[in-house]
Amino acid sequence: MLESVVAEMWAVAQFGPPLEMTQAETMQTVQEDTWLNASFWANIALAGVSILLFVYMGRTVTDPRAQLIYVATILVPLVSISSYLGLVSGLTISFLEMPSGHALAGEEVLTMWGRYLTWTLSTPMILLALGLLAGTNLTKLFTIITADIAMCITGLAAALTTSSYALRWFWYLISCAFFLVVLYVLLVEWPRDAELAGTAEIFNLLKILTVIMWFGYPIFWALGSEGLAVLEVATTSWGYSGLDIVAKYIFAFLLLNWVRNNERTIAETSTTFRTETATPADD
Ligand code: RET
Repeated sequence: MLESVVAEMWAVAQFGPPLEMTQAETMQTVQEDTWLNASFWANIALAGVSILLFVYMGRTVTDPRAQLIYVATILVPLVSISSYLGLVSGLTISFLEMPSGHALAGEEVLTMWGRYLTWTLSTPMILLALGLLAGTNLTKLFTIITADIAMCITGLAAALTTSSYALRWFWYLISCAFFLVVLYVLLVEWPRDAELAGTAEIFNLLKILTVIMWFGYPIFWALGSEGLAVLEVATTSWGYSGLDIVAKYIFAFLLLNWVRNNERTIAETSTTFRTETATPADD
């Protein structure tokens, strides 16, 4: 018994973690890395507090459009808590052997693929809430949300590709192209709509916060173990977790607090999505 444990430890020391790790083994690996583990638990705690706070803040909101902003925004920490539970339990983490050309070629690298999967659910909620605030039409909303989902899925493909290093970066570039569509709607289309809706001040604040934070994700991908491997896995994870804290909980608090205090403005924007193009009156 002792011999086999020693042999396994020797193998791990020599060749890194085995290709097929059980969930329990992956979870244990995460737990042994205090810094990595803390990057997950910090978000579980913050997501829990946020859910309770946001539900409490929304209890007096009655306008359906304002309520929809609340529901979409509360879904963000709800998805987040599930996401981080998946990571902390080893369910949505894998050790992948990096292809040649990668700085850690041949090594088993911890890949937190669950993050991309849950971004596919959480980021559309952020954009739905922002779009409702700006008074978007359905075409712009559909465009930004589909581009955003495509960005997350192609980012997942970049992280999971082990056949070729070049292909990893090719997926990354495709994901960046979708990101540009998201940025275009956020920076060009919606500010004009928000002006007409009378929500420009808060929209512009949230827009700046969102754009700055969202840029951090592809930067951490490129510098982290999935890209150039300049940063360690735990540091990359803290990078994403730190960005999550601002891009999700602080963003959500600012938005929901404003909506709660300006329910009238939201209600007057429209009772349903506008379908016509937003053009200022030419008098
Ligand atoms: C990836 C890598 C490929 C290139 C790009 C990326 C962008 C990710 C972004 C994620 C935002 C996540 C948020 C989550 C909140 O729950 C996939 C990292 C462009 C922008 C805000």
